[in-house]
Amino acid sequence: MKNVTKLVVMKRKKFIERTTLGFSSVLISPYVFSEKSEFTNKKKTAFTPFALATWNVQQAVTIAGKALDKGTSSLDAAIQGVAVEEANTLNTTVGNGGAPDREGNVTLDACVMDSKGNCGAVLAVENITHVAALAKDVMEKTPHVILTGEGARKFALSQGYQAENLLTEDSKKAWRKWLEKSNYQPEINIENHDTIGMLCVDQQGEISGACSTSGLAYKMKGRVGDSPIIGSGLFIDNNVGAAVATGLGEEVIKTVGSFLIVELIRQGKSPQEACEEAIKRILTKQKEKPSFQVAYIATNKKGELGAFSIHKGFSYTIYKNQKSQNIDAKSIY
Ligand code: SD4
Repeated sequence: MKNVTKLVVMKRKKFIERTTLGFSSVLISPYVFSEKSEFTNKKKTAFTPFALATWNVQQAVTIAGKALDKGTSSLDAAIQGVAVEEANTLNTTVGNGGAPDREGNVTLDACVMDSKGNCGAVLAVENITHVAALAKDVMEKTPHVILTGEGARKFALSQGYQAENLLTEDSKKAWRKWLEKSNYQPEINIENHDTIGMLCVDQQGEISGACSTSGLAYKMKGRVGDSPIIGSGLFIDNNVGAAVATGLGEEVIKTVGSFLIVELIRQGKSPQEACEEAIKRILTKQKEKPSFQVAYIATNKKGELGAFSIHKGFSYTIYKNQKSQNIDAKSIY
């Protein structure tokens, strides 16, 4: 009995050593450990949960990560995490305070996908802040996967969501200034960044994700990007891995980017190699250096991470083992 206990302690020690080497070790170390209970001889498996998100969103990943540490499911943790940015009026690319379309309407897009392959999405919704939670309600409480516009708004109100004015004074001022020239040229990493895409792995090793955005500033009314499109903005296959996108949605949709990354991981690529390949697919169609940004983050079942973008300036944030860290991603240019 003593020897068994010693073995368990040694295995634990090894696990702790492996998982406290810092975040770079995430790329090489497995995040699963198992041990045999000395009483039941039954194999127990525990995963070190983590939350991974696009851009510099320390508070959002910390909320999600702490929920995961307490045993919250990966889907609920991802929704709680993105809700932080949805409520942040200073983030002009997500939720309340999001930049409007060219007619002055703030229209939001979001989707969620869980470890069982269930998914839900809402497109071009007005007056509702927490659209990722709404996407989960579409998934769980309706026979559909996608609700758009007025239908999504009505469904939200029927579920008790409050209608709010999402156009802040600052966003209104910036829009009026934009109207003076009405020049639609989304700037790399500046005007349209900060869409939140979050991937969470819970203590059971189940992967889920959520993606939430107000889309591109001053888009045409009715325009929808990649973020709420399952397979483009987000894709999860719990047996393989997960990916989420940010940047110019039109280019992500044309290559079904997140699905592509998960399929490349299935074929044996690392998440990093898969993200790089997905960016290269976009670039093969460009004759010149593109003026737009696209970026991806991904994970596989072993907890190895990938992140890559077209242009410099993209970063991602991870919370794991009670620490959050923002990391610059590699890029082509
Ligand atoms: C879109 N992909 O609507 C979104 C925009 C975005 O950071 O990601 N911004 O095309």
